[in-house]
Amino acid sequence: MTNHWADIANADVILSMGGNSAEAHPVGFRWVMRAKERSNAILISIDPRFNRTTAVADHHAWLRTGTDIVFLGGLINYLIENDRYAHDYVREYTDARLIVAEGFGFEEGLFTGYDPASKTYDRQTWNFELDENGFARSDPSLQHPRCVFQLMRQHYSRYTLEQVENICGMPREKAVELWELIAQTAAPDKTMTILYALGWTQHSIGSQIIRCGAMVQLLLGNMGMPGGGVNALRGHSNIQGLTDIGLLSNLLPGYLNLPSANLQTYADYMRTRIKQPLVEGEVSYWKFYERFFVSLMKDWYGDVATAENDWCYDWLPKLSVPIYDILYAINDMTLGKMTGAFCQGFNILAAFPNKAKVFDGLSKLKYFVIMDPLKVETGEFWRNFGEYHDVDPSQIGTEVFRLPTTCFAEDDGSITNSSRWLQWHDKSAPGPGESMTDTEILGEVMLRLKRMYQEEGGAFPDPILNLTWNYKVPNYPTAEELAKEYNGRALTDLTDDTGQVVRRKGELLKDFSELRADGSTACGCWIYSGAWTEQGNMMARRDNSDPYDTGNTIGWAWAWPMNRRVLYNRASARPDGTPWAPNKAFIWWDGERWTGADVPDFPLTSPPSEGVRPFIITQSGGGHFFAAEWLNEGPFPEHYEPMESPIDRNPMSPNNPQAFNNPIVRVFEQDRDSFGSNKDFPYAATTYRLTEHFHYWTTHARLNSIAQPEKFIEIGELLANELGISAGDRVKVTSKRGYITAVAVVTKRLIPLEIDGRTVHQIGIPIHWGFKGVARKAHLTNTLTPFVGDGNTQTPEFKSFLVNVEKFGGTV
Ligand SMILES: Nc1nc2c(c(=O)[nH]1)N[C@H]1C(S)=C(S)[C@@H](COP(=O)(O)OP(=O)(O)OC[C@H]3O[C@@H](n4cnc5c(=O)[nH]c(N)nc54)[C@H](O)[C@@H]3O)O[C@H]1N2
Ligand SMILES: Nc1nc2c(c(=O)[nH]1)N[C@H]1C(S)=C(S)[C@@H](COP(=O)(O)OP(=O)(O)OC[C@H]3O[C@@H](n4cnc5c(=O)[nH]c(N)nc54)[C@H](O)[C@@H]3O)O[C@H]1N2
Ligand SMILES: [Mo]
Repeated sequence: MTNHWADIANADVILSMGGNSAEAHPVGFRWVMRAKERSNAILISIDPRFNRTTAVADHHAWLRTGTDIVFLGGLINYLIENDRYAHDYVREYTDARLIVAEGFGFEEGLFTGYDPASKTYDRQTWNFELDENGFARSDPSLQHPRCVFQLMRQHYSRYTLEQVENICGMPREKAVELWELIAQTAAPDKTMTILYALGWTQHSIGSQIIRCGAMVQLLLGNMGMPGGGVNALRGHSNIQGLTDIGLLSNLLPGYLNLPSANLQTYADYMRTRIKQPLVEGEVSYWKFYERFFVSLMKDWYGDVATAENDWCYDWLPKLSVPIYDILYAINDMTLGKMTGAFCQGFNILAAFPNKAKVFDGLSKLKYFVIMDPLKVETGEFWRNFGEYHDVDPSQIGTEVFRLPTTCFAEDDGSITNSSRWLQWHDKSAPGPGESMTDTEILGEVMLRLKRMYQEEGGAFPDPILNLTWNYKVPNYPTAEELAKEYNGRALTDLTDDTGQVVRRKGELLKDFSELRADGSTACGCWIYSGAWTEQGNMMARRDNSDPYDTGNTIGWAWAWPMNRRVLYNRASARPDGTPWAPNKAFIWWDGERWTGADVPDFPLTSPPSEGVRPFIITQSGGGHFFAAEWLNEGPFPEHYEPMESPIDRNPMSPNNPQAFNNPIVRVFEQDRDSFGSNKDFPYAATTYRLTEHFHYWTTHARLNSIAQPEKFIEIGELLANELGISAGDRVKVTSKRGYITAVAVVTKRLIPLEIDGRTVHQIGIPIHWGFKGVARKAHLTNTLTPFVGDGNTQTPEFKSFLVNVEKFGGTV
């Protein structure tokens, strides 16, 4: 989230799109209800299904799954052409004025630089025009034909009302009605928040959908504002923490990048990571990359990491593919390229797409270790469960080890929630039986690995043998020790410019402003610096006073970065430092310093007259409409059809087959034939969760299983009639990859949509239930889903694929 849960109560309009917050985040949803009670906030729900959020929404629209960019692109067009955007904000706080270099273009669904053979872009033309000092040229009047604003305007002029109706299946009157409500928040005294989750991320164009939402918020001046922002409602309680500390395979802690194979030297790596300002005088915070990186390597390798050996840069793995994600790993397993795997708190057989392929991969491993408190499907993949998992164990050679872990409540530590708040909790009880905590197991694994390398040598022992491991109990690092490590400490006395000692050797750092690139600080995760300082454990703070009545309780727990609750909050004030509107006052200049309800996202005593812009992390200091560098599909989000589409062309670029699906999508050779066509599989399907279950593990709990005992699918009344299906009938749902059976729930919550000249029915399939646990046994939903990921993150396309539905056997 750029903002946070309690801040939702400050919104005037709440756009719930690509998420079902009432269902999947029922506790946090109280802040939505608070906004409605407090200021009659308007809740808009846009979803392929009428869902539990819709049930309490003021406005609702159906749309076809995978088409959000068309709705949002249409909205951008509407805001610009009807002059309903936040003029001053856009001019002062975004990149709208920057001029894009000649040579950049877009035609028939593709940006310049596309290479169909490699399915990649050469991004050379996606750049700003630079002046003699290397700064981007700009036109504050926003009139230059190649300024970002005009290019954006031109790009989205194609996103007409007709296209919205044609592609999303949303009646044009409905779209305009919603756009009008949203446009009202361009006023300085009104804000809209966007709440999204998997309905946006789990598509082959997921990252671009989210970016498009961010562009809408910039146009409306809703970024950095109370009640504004782009807010990802994260999933597992600590999944925000997982990405923060770099557990994705292409990241290092604090969103530093694992180097790619073309960056063999430290100098090359730094050259690509250190970002100098693109506009004179701006901050461009990534220019400090080296401080974060060197401090990380000092944390890992201590005295061994020196400037002379490039801080042990050579020991880091280098990625030979753009992203080595889970799909990639599974694919490697199926090719026999992987010997063994550890699976920690992850029910991969149930959770990842194309179950048959995941099963094939696991079956080809030599060994497989699962760390889980429960006996879940994944650890039992080799057993036969009859009709729901029909396998022959004698054909599977994988040796499986199950290491029973405790559950999250049986260990101390911090959990980082969607708000970026690190909240400390104490262990509630010891784990049962032989269970051990994850840290204890991993600690033990690490010590044994080290011992093996010591005793037997090995191909590349250095990174393991030299890893700092000075915990009090070596096979059980405590949560406190780890937290202090993430926070960072001084390795020598640190002095300021005048020679004054500001931090003694060995002391914990105050925050990441104290990090150095010369090896005198160590820090395990720079964005977490400030969480456990010499003042103590900031995450355990429980002061919920709220002096400005904004919900911004900065004495409660600790938020990254710097305990800041709303990112880019400098943008909540005008360029002169006064609030945009009295009712939205948040951070302002009091003549000497920035003050207000939050920790300013800005140099504290840097006066407005100095003109540094609010988005201090970006190279231009502004929010970016034009993303030249970060995303693979191009600088402006463009609509492409899901990999399995119910229509035969992309109406946005009907004459170019290369732009039918995401042009840079990665499909493994082995999966080329695993996609179905709408002739065989005519219905668009989407998958989702229910409040009563948490993924696959609450099917092991009796009460949850009583509340939702059995696998079902949702099917609209009209289609059910057509297919002769009544409520309660068993149905068979088939995709190119397999079939499941389930009970039919016939509903008014799904309706047929008119898309590009044909009628498209959508089917809803909850993800819970499998062949383990106490609930009724079932096929896993992911038997059906396609093995393809988003073009940037490789998040699987769980939300849009094709199926057929038939009546099957008897009635329940
Ligand atoms: N009770 C409970 N709560 C949970 C979980 C759980 O299993 N049970 N899981 C947690 C986890 S890990 C996560 S990640 C979150 C997920 O939270 P959500 O993303 O809110 O959950 P989902 O139900 O997967 O999907 C949300 C909605 O997206 C809609 N949708 C599908 N395709 C599209 C589309 O193309 N456009 C739009 N606009 N909407 C679309 C679906 O119809 C569905 O209503 O929930 C968390 N909370
Ligand atoms: N079709 C479809 N598929 C989906 C999705 C979808 O929307 N549609 N959503 C995707 C998403 S967003 C997610 S997050 C995944 C969820 O997929 P998973 O994360 O694999 O699902 P969970 O059942 O939550 O698995 C977590 C496991 O962790 C175990 N566990 C609990 N506490 C601990 C602990 O302290 N230590 C260890 N080691 N284990 C513990 C639980 O027993 C459980 O088995 O599913 C994904 N798959
Ligand atoms: Mo998730």
